[in-house]
Amino acid sequence: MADFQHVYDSPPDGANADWTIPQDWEKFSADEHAMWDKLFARQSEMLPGRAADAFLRGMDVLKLSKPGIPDYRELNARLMAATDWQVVAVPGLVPDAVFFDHLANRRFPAGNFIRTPEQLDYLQEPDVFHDVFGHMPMLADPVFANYMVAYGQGGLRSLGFGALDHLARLYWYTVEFGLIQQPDGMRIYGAGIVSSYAESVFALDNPSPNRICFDLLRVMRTEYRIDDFQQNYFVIPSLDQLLKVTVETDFEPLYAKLEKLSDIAIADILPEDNVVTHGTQTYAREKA
Ligand code: HBI
Ligand code: FE
Repeated sequence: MADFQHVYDSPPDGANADWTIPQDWEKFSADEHAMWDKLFARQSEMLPGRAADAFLRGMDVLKLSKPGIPDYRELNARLMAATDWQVVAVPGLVPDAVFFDHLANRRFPAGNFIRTPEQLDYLQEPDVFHDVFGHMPMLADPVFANYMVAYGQGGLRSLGFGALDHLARLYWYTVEFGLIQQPDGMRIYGAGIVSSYAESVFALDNPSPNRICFDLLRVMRTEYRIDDFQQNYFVIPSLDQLLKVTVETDFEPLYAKLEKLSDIAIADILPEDNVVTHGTQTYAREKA
Protein backbone atom coordinates (compact mmCIF):
# COMPACT_ATOMS: atom_id res chain seq x y z
CA MET A 1 0.00 0.00 0.00
CA ALA A 2 2.99 2.24 -0.53
CA ASP A 3 1.60 3.97 -3.56
CA PHE A 4 -1.25 6.02 -2.18
CA GLN A 5 -0.91 9.45 -3.72
CA HIS A 6 -3.80 11.27 -2.15
CA VAL A 7 -3.30 10.65 1.56
CA TYR A 8 -2.22 13.44 3.88
CA ASP A 9 -1.68 13.77 7.63
CA SER A 10 -3.27 17.19 7.86
CA PRO A 11 -5.30 19.28 5.43
CA PRO A 12 -2.92 20.13 2.56
CA ASP A 13 -2.39 23.70 1.37
CA GLY A 14 -5.57 25.30 0.16
CA ALA A 15 -7.87 22.88 2.02
CA ASN A 16 -10.32 24.01 4.70
CA ALA A 17 -10.20 22.75 8.31
CA ASP A 18 -12.80 20.09 7.39
CA TRP A 19 -10.55 18.98 4.52
CA THR A 20 -12.87 20.27 1.79
CA ILE A 21 -11.47 22.06 -1.24
CA PRO A 22 -13.18 23.86 -4.09
CA GLN A 23 -14.14 21.46 -6.86
CA ASP A 24 -12.69 23.87 -9.47
CA TRP A 25 -14.77 22.15 -12.11
CA GLU A 26 -13.33 24.43 -14.81
CA LYS A 27 -9.87 22.97 -14.15
CA PHE A 28 -10.67 19.45 -15.38
CA SER A 29 -9.12 18.87 -18.80
CA ALA A 30 -10.85 17.51 -21.89
CA ASP A 31 -8.98 14.21 -21.33
CA GLU A 32 -10.26 13.99 -17.77
CA HIS A 33 -13.85 14.59 -18.86
CA ALA A 34 -13.35 11.98 -21.60
CA MET A 35 -12.16 9.47 -18.99
CA TRP A 36 -15.39 10.03 -17.05
CA ASP A 37 -17.43 9.54 -20.24
CA LYS A 38 -15.60 6.32 -21.04
CA LEU A 39 -16.15 4.90 -17.57
CA PHE A 40 -19.75 6.10 -17.55
CA ALA A 41 -20.55 4.45 -20.88
CA ARG A 42 -19.09 1.11 -19.78
CA GLN A 43 -20.90 1.06 -16.46
CA SER A 44 -24.29 2.37 -17.50
CA GLU A 45 -24.51 -0.30 -20.18
CA MET A 46 -23.79 -2.95 -17.57
CA LEU A 47 -26.25 -1.90 -14.90
CA PRO A 48 -29.84 -2.47 -16.10
CA GLY A 49 -30.93 -5.78 -14.60
CA ARG A 50 -27.90 -5.76 -12.28
CA ALA A 51 -28.06 -2.57 -10.23
CA ALA A 52 -30.72 -2.10 -7.57
CA ASP A 53 -33.83 -0.18 -8.57
CA ALA A 54 -32.85 2.54 -6.08
CA PHE A 55 -29.49 2.99 -7.82
CA LEU A 56 -31.00 3.23 -11.30
CA ARG A 57 -33.62 5.68 -10.04
CA GLY A 58 -30.84 7.76 -8.45
CA MET A 59 -28.89 7.96 -11.73
CA ASP A 60 -32.02 9.30 -13.32
CA VAL A 61 -32.93 11.78 -10.59
CA LEU A 62 -29.38 13.17 -10.63
CA LYS A 63 -29.17 13.22 -14.44
CA LEU A 64 -25.79 11.54 -14.25
CA SER A 65 -25.92 10.77 -17.97
CA LYS A 66 -24.94 14.35 -18.78
CA PRO A 67 -21.45 14.12 -20.38
CA GLY A 68 -18.32 14.98 -18.41
CA ILE A 69 -17.36 15.00 -14.74
CA PRO A 70 -20.41 16.42 -12.98
CA ASP A 71 -20.30 20.04 -11.85
CA TYR A 72 -21.18 19.90 -8.14
CA ARG A 73 -23.19 23.12 -8.34
CA GLU A 74 -25.66 21.31 -10.60
CA LEU A 75 -25.39 17.89 -8.99
CA ASN A 76 -25.94 19.29 -5.50
CA ALA A 77 -29.05 21.19 -6.55
CA ARG A 78 -30.60 17.84 -7.57
CA LEU A 79 -29.22 15.83 -4.67
CA MET A 80 -30.32 18.38 -2.07
CA ALA A 81 -33.80 18.47 -3.57
CA ALA A 82 -33.98 14.67 -3.32
CA THR A 83 -32.54 13.95 0.14
CA ASP A 84 -30.82 17.08 1.45
CA TRP A 85 -27.41 15.46 0.90
CA GLN A 86 -24.53 17.13 -0.92
CA VAL A 87 -21.19 16.12 -2.33
CA VAL A 88 -18.07 18.06 -1.33
CA ALA A 89 -14.60 17.86 -2.89
CA VAL A 90 -11.62 16.59 -0.86
CA PRO A 91 -8.01 15.94 -1.91
CA GLY A 92 -8.21 12.19 -1.20
CA LEU A 93 -8.73 9.92 1.80
CA VAL A 94 -9.56 11.97 4.87
CA PRO A 95 -9.15 10.93 8.53
CA ASP A 96 -11.93 8.74 9.92
CA ALA A 97 -13.33 11.35 12.31
CA VAL A 98 -13.49 13.92 9.50
CA PHE A 99 -15.15 11.39 7.19
CA PHE A 100 -17.80 10.44 9.76
CA ASP A 101 -18.49 14.07 10.61
CA HIS A 102 -19.23 14.82 6.97
CA LEU A 103 -21.58 11.84 6.67
CA ALA A 104 -23.40 12.69 9.89
CA ASN A 105 -24.01 16.14 8.40
CA ARG A 106 -25.22 14.81 5.04
CA ARG A 107 -22.06 15.63 3.10
CA PHE A 108 -20.22 13.01 1.08
CA PRO A 109 -16.51 13.74 0.56
CA ALA A 110 -15.41 12.91 -2.99
CA GLY A 111 -11.82 12.67 -4.19
CA ASN A 112 -11.16 15.55 -6.57
CA PHE A 113 -9.15 13.66 -9.17
CA ILE A 114 -9.89 11.05 -11.81
CA ARG A 115 -7.99 7.85 -12.55
CA THR A 116 -5.43 7.71 -15.36
CA PRO A 117 -5.79 5.38 -18.37
CA GLU A 118 -3.37 2.94 -16.64
CA GLN A 119 -5.77 2.76 -13.68
CA LEU A 120 -8.88 2.15 -15.79
CA ASP A 121 -9.90 -1.06 -14.06
CA TYR A 122 -8.50 -0.82 -10.59
CA LEU A 123 -7.30 1.74 -8.10
CA GLN A 124 -7.38 1.59 -4.32
CA GLU A 125 -7.91 5.29 -3.71
CA PRO A 126 -11.42 6.55 -4.33
CA ASP A 127 -11.46 8.92 -7.33
CA VAL A 128 -14.30 11.12 -8.52
CA PHE A 129 -15.75 8.34 -10.68
CA HIS A 130 -15.98 5.90 -7.80
CA ASP A 131 -17.21 8.53 -5.36
CA VAL A 132 -19.76 10.24 -7.60
CA PHE A 133 -20.94 7.52 -9.96
CA GLY A 134 -20.66 4.83 -7.28
CA HIS A 135 -22.04 6.64 -4.25
CA MET A 136 -24.32 9.49 -5.36
CA PRO A 137 -27.21 7.51 -6.89
CA MET A 138 -27.90 5.63 -3.65
CA LEU A 139 -27.67 8.90 -1.70
CA ALA A 140 -30.58 10.17 -3.80
CA ASP A 141 -32.69 7.41 -2.19
CA PRO A 142 -34.38 8.74 0.99
CA VAL A 143 -33.97 5.50 2.96
CA PHE A 144 -30.34 4.90 2.03
CA ALA A 145 -29.63 8.61 2.61
CA ASN A 146 -30.81 8.20 6.20
CA TYR A 147 -28.79 5.01 6.61
CA MET A 148 -25.63 6.91 5.70
CA VAL A 149 -26.41 9.62 8.25
CA ALA A 150 -26.95 6.96 10.92
CA TYR A 151 -23.68 5.35 9.87
CA GLY A 152 -21.79 8.65 10.20
CA GLN A 153 -23.24 9.25 13.66
CA GLY A 154 -22.42 5.67 14.65
CA GLY A 155 -18.92 6.14 13.26
CA LEU A 156 -18.28 9.14 15.48
CA ARG A 157 -19.50 7.15 18.50
CA SER A 158 -17.43 4.10 17.54
CA LEU A 159 -14.23 6.13 17.85
CA GLY A 160 -15.04 6.59 21.55
CA PHE A 161 -15.38 2.82 21.99
CA GLY A 162 -12.28 1.93 19.99
CA ALA A 163 -14.58 0.01 17.67
CA LEU A 164 -13.70 1.62 14.35
CA ASP A 165 -12.45 -1.59 12.74
CA HIS A 166 -15.70 -3.39 13.44
CA LEU A 167 -17.83 -0.52 12.18
CA ALA A 168 -15.68 -0.12 9.07
CA ARG A 169 -16.66 -3.67 8.11
CA LEU A 170 -20.31 -2.66 8.16
CA TYR A 171 -19.49 0.13 5.69
CA TRP A 172 -17.47 -2.21 3.54
CA TYR A 173 -20.09 -4.94 3.29
CA THR A 174 -23.04 -2.58 2.74
CA VAL A 175 -22.12 0.83 1.30
CA GLU A 176 -19.19 -0.50 -0.73
CA PHE A 177 -20.00 -4.13 -1.57
CA GLY A 178 -23.63 -4.70 -0.67
CA LEU A 179 -26.12 -6.89 -2.52
CA ILE A 180 -29.89 -6.58 -2.16
CA GLN A 181 -32.63 -9.15 -2.69
CA GLN A 182 -35.35 -7.56 -4.82
CA PRO A 183 -38.62 -9.32 -5.64
CA ASP A 184 -37.31 -9.78 -9.20
CA GLY A 185 -33.87 -11.08 -8.19
CA MET A 186 -30.59 -10.22 -6.56
CA ARG A 187 -29.07 -6.83 -7.39
CA ILE A 188 -25.92 -4.85 -6.61
CA TYR A 189 -26.02 -1.54 -4.73
CA GLY A 190 -22.52 -1.20 -3.18
CA ALA A 191 -20.46 1.61 -4.72
CA GLY A 192 -17.36 -0.57 -5.04
CA ILE A 193 -19.32 -2.98 -7.23
CA VAL A 194 -21.43 -0.61 -9.31
CA SER A 195 -18.35 1.45 -10.20
CA SER A 196 -16.37 -1.64 -11.29
CA TYR A 197 -16.84 -3.12 -14.75
CA ALA A 198 -15.66 -6.61 -13.84
CA GLU A 199 -17.02 -6.87 -10.31
CA SER A 200 -20.52 -5.81 -11.35
CA VAL A 201 -20.69 -9.13 -13.23
CA PHE A 202 -18.62 -11.20 -10.79
CA ALA A 203 -20.63 -10.21 -7.71
CA LEU A 204 -23.89 -11.58 -9.14
CA ASP A 205 -22.88 -14.30 -11.59
CA ASN A 206 -19.60 -15.88 -10.55
CA PRO A 207 -19.84 -19.18 -8.60
CA SER A 208 -16.71 -18.35 -6.57
CA PRO A 209 -17.86 -15.95 -3.80
CA ASN A 210 -20.19 -16.73 -0.90
CA ARG A 211 -23.42 -14.77 -0.73
CA ILE A 212 -24.79 -14.70 2.80
CA CYS A 213 -27.88 -13.05 4.26
CA PHE A 214 -27.00 -9.89 6.13
CA ASP A 215 -26.60 -10.15 9.91
CA LEU A 216 -25.20 -7.11 11.70
CA LEU A 217 -23.00 -8.89 14.24
CA ARG A 218 -21.78 -11.42 11.68
CA VAL A 219 -20.80 -8.67 9.25
CA MET A 220 -18.89 -6.76 11.92
CA ARG A 221 -16.86 -9.90 12.68
CA THR A 222 -15.92 -10.60 9.08
CA GLU A 223 -12.55 -9.72 7.60
CA TYR A 224 -12.39 -8.28 4.09
CA ARG A 225 -9.93 -7.75 1.28
CA ILE A 226 -9.19 -4.48 -0.48
CA ASP A 227 -6.95 -5.81 -3.26
CA ASP A 228 -9.27 -7.94 -5.39
CA PHE A 229 -12.88 -9.07 -5.91
CA GLN A 230 -14.64 -9.91 -2.65
CA GLN A 231 -14.79 -13.55 -1.56
CA ASN A 232 -17.92 -12.86 0.33
CA TYR A 233 -20.99 -10.64 -0.17
CA PHE A 234 -23.79 -9.93 2.28
CA VAL A 235 -27.34 -9.67 0.98
CA ILE A 236 -29.85 -7.31 2.59
CA PRO A 237 -33.59 -8.02 2.25
CA SER A 238 -34.40 -4.32 1.69
CA LEU A 239 -33.04 -0.85 2.34
CA ASP A 240 -35.75 -0.36 4.95
CA GLN A 241 -34.44 -3.37 6.89
CA LEU A 242 -30.87 -2.10 6.68
CA LEU A 243 -31.88 1.30 8.04
CA LYS A 244 -34.11 -0.23 10.72
CA VAL A 245 -31.50 -2.57 12.15
CA THR A 246 -28.91 0.20 12.16
CA VAL A 247 -31.01 2.79 13.97
CA GLU A 248 -32.70 0.34 16.35
CA THR A 249 -29.55 -1.44 17.48
CA ASP A 250 -27.63 -0.14 20.46
CA PHE A 251 -24.07 -0.65 19.23
CA GLU A 252 -22.36 -0.25 22.60
CA PRO A 253 -23.30 -3.71 23.97
CA LEU A 254 -22.60 -5.13 20.53
CA TYR A 255 -19.04 -3.79 20.64
CA ALA A 256 -18.59 -5.36 24.09
CA LYS A 257 -19.76 -8.67 22.65
CA LEU A 258 -17.48 -8.32 19.62
CA GLU A 259 -14.44 -7.95 21.85
CA LYS A 260 -15.02 -11.47 23.14
CA LEU A 261 -15.79 -13.00 19.76
CA SER A 262 -13.11 -13.98 17.26
CA ASP A 263 -12.93 -12.44 13.82
CA ILE A 264 -14.25 -14.57 10.98
CA ALA A 265 -11.87 -15.36 8.13
CA ILE A 266 -13.06 -13.98 4.82
CA ALA A 267 -14.37 -17.12 3.17
CA ASP A 268 -15.60 -19.04 6.24
CA ILE A 269 -19.21 -20.07 6.51
CA LEU A 270 -20.73 -20.61 9.95
CA PRO A 271 -23.40 -23.19 10.84
CA GLU A 272 -25.83 -20.38 11.77
CA ASP A 273 -25.32 -18.45 8.51
CA ASN A 274 -28.28 -18.05 6.24
CA VAL A 275 -26.48 -18.86 2.99
CA VAL A 276 -27.78 -17.78 -0.40
CA THR A 277 -24.81 -19.12 -2.39
CA HIS A 278 -22.11 -21.36 -0.97
CA GLY A 279 -19.20 -20.17 -3.11
CA THR A 280 -16.63 -22.46 -4.68
CA GLN A 281 -13.85 -19.91 -3.86
CA THR A 282 -12.23 -21.06 -7.10
CA TYR A 283 -11.40 -17.53 -8.24
CA ALA A 284 -9.59 -16.67 -5.00
CA ARG A 285 -7.75 -20.01 -4.90
CA GLU A 286 -6.51 -19.71 -8.47
CA LYS A 287 -5.24 -16.22 -7.80
CA ALA A 288 -3.43 -17.21 -4.59
N1 HBI B 1 -12.07 9.35 3.05
N2 HBI B 1 -12.39 10.49 1.08
C1 HBI B 1 -12.64 9.42 1.86
N3 HBI B 1 -13.44 8.43 1.40
C2 HBI B 1 -13.72 7.33 2.16
O1 HBI B 1 -14.46 6.44 1.73
C3 HBI B 1 -13.14 7.24 3.45
C4 HBI B 1 -12.31 8.29 3.86
N4 HBI B 1 -11.76 8.23 5.09
C5 HBI B 1 -11.99 7.15 5.98
C6 HBI B 1 -12.86 6.09 5.47
N5 HBI B 1 -13.37 6.15 4.27
C7 HBI B 1 -13.11 4.89 6.34
O2 HBI B 1 -13.04 5.24 7.66
C8 HBI B 1 -14.46 4.17 6.08
O3 HBI B 1 -14.16 3.05 5.32
C9 HBI B 1 -15.15 3.69 7.30
FE1 FE C 1 -16.42 4.29 -1.72
